[in-house]
Amino acid sequence: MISTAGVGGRLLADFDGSGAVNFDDFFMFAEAFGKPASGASAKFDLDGNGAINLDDFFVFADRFGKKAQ
Ligand SMILES: [Ca+2]
Repeated sequence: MISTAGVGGRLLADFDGSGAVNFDDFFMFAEAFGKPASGASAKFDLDGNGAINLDDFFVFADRFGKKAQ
């Protein structure tokens, strides 16, 4: 089960920290897609399995349009 709660007060999948999960975050995710999840790109590995792939996209899609509480 993947937690969709915010991490450390930040909204999961809000990669740019704008307070909402929107297209700005999608473009960042798309840029990292298919690359190894390490260092600065680790945040894009939403399911934490070490790869940035379709599984992470599904998590992202689930978060899309959400705003910080
Ligand atoms: Ca992943």
